[in-house]
Amino acid sequence: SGQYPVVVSTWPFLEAVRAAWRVVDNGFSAVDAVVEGCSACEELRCDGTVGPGGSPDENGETTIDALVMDGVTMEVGAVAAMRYIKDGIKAARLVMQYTEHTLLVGEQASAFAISMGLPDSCGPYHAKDFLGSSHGTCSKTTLMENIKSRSSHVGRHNHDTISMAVFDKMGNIAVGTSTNGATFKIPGRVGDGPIAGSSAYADDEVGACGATGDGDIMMRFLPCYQVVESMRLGMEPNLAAKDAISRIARKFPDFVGAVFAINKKGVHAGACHGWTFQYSVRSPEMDNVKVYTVVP
Ligand code: SD4
Repeated sequence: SGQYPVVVSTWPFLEAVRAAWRVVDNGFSAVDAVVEGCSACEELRCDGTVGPGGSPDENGETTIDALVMDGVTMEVGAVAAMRYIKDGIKAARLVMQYTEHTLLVGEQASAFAISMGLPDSCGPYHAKDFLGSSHGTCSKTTLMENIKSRSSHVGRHNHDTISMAVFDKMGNIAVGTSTNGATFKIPGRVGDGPIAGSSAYADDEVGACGATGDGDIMMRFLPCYQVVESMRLGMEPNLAAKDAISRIARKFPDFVGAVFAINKKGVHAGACHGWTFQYSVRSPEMDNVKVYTVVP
């Protein structure tokens, strides 16, 4: 119908939205578009923070958490604390498509991704060794440069997470997330990124949600599951989003985070706490990506 396709993404990740839009506009599936969109962000290192090189752990190494979910079949593939591989969302999709499993972690996730043909060009991703824009090659920058570029952003975390929802022309929904997690995390830490219902959730009977923020707190509340279930019970997206965020804020007043929500009619909204949030939308009635700003 006329309201589809639709692409929604956390933050003004315009190139990611455009990449996903091209895929669905050409008639491909929502899953294909989510993977293409999140992949674009990993390659471009949206904001200078998504993907390898960002959010180093205490050892200076970047690991990737990623998730893809098909809102029609409710199949999920995810990788967590994945080392050496830049293509988080593609690895997540391979887990979804070619295994019976949902979540692979660490070195074994890398081994799986490599066995499925994804490149492991750089060994461990130390922030100090990584310079943003070129995908598939490692070049040098300094940790100081990396940290400087990060600290110019607003918020306690930087915008190092893409979470994306796509409705394809058939109205089928998929969601995906890719993140390098939290800066100076203890090695081994996994955030909300690869957790279905936390960083993203989709059910084609209802709608979809994407989240970003302090994953250590947010994953305790499954905010995107909450949003989708609230919409299932008839709540409008803006109320569902506000409710999910305020459930967390009541217990953790200092947490920083945000969600976007979109229902089957294409009505969307965002809610946030502790920072100003922006999300991007592309739909048939727009001739370009539109960025919406949400204040706490
Ligand atoms: C995490 N949710 O790993 C991610 C970080 C994030 O904007 O969203 N930053 O906790």
